[in-house]
Amino acid sequence: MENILEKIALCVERGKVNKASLFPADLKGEEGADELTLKAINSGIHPSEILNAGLIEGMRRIGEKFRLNKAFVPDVLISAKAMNTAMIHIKPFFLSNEIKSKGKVLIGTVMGDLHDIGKNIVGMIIRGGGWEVIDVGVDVTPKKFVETARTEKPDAICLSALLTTTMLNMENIVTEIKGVFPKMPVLVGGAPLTMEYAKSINADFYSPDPQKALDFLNNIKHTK
Ligand code: B12
Repeated sequence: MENILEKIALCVERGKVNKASLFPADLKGEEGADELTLKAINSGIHPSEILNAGLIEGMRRIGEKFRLNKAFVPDVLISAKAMNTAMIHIKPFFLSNEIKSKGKVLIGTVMGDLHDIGKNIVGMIIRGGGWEVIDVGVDVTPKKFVETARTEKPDAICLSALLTTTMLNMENIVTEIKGVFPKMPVLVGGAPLTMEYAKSINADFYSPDPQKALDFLNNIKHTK
């Protein structure tokens, strides 16, 4: 079992999408993230374990190489492609307990930031927890968050940022949202964030763990 999760992590790290992909050359003809994820699901491994120990672990490793200048943007993009292809098999499990919507959540990656893998995972977990999720995409301006909130009337708004520079845009976005909707719970997350920073910008919730965001949302629904 550990072996297949390790293989999945390796496929994501090296950008091996599926058996048909010609890249990387030394893995030509071998199964990729696509087939291995399906195999892992069929062998009974819990999808959240495949997600954490396989797919996210692979992204963590390519991220580390990228940081050390041992991998470059195209390498990271092909890893993201491998991850997203595998996610197609994982998604239905997170969505399956969707019975009746508990409420509506707006989610987006903040202005200047194009990273969406984390945001998509958070959205998927919240959706799987029974919430309707309105995903406004990446590079989202404060104005767009506020305008969409006006039309969609969500119960909460989730902001994601992956760059230390774009993280700073969260402050303005939280201020703009709270200026129009003072009671709107705003949840923030993304690799560079800390609890301290989240508190300093008046966000209502921060965690690196999307599952905890879902617990928080379920709780506000009870107390509303
Ligand atoms: C993939 C990736 C890319 C891809 C993005 C593809 C895509 N579709 O998302 C591409 C190649 C496009 C890219 C581009 C860039 N990237 Co980049 N990228 C990454 C990488 C390798 C992985 C990010 C990722 O997807 N992680 C996996 C997900 C699952 O993790 P996550 O996003 O943190 O989300 C989890 C939690 O944080 C949490 N979470 C996330 N959001 C939220 C929200 C809420 C509300 C909650 C509760 C929780 C939560 O839940 C998620 C699931 O557990 C990271 C390195 C790393 N290890 O993080 C660098 C990294 C983020 N990138 C970096 C950089 C510098 C860039 C570029 C500037 C590079 C360049 N020179 O062009 C550009 C910026 C483009 C832009 N304007 O946004 C730096 C940032 C450094 C910094 N201190 O700011 C990093 C850290 C790499 C590094 N070590 O140098 N990148």
